[in-house]
Amino acid sequence: MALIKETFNIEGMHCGACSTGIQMYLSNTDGIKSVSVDYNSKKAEVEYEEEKIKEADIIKNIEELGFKAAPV
Ligand SMILES: [Cu+2]
Repeated sequence: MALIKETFNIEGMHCGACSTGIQMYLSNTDGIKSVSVDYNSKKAEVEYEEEKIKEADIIKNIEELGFKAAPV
């Protein structure tokens, strides 16, 4: 299986709890192998299996939490 590593810019985080929330939500999402959300740089590094989840799904998941995401 192909593992893709991708960085996203996250908009709308206002504290460390926001980044923790996104990180917890994504790490429980099927197909996402690892995720690291950094509040200071406003970036999320995501490793995912392209057979299970697409970039657009990850963006949608983040938007469902009330944030905006775009690939770097
Ligand atoms: Cu917050």
